[in-house]
Amino acid sequence: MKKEIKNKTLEFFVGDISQQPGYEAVVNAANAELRPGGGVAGAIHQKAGPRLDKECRQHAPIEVGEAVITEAYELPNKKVIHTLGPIYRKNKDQKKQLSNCYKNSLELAEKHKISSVLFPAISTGAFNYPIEKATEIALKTTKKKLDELMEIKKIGFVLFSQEDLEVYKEKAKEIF
Ligand code: AR6
Repeated sequence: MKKEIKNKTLEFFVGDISQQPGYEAVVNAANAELRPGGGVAGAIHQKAGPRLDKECRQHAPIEVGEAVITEAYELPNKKVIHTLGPIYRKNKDQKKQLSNCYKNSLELAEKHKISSVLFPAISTGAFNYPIEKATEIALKTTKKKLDELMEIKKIGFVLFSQEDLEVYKEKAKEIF
């Protein structure tokens, strides 16, 4: 699904984040140490190769909600933005923290003059954040930032299942 809003393109689709050449930057649902791990981080590191792991060591550890940027190496993108989502029900400020992941990633991309950014559903895998709640935070935070973004022309949301995509489509209709 595609939406044009405030001169930006929003895209929603099912896929593997490590195989998306149509985006200048992809966002990694990282761990604090920025190590490979599983899920999104595992796929990104596996495709990017060991030089990504090496560069990540200079930036680790990161805080919940923080975002850092690296090269993308063997990935078909220019940059990777790594952000650490909250673990569901383990943090009292988790809503704000998850919102900060999107806010800080978009601000960092903007600062680096990146024209297109692709997000996974941060925190909704190993970190157990319910997809409906997480989607609302992701899309509301993105909507709030749209006016400020000059460099970013396209924002994508890649989901790992058709079910998750349906949740994004429903929430996008409500929010945008
Ligand atoms: N492409 C797109 N989405 C994916 C992919 C992929 N290749 N793989 C999984 N997803 P997760 P988190 C979906 O666990 O919850 C890691 O081990 C998945 O279905 O990657 O933020 C790190 O090292 C889910 O909807 O991230 C951390 O320790 C979403 O992406 C921890 O997990 C996020 O799942 C981070 O947990």
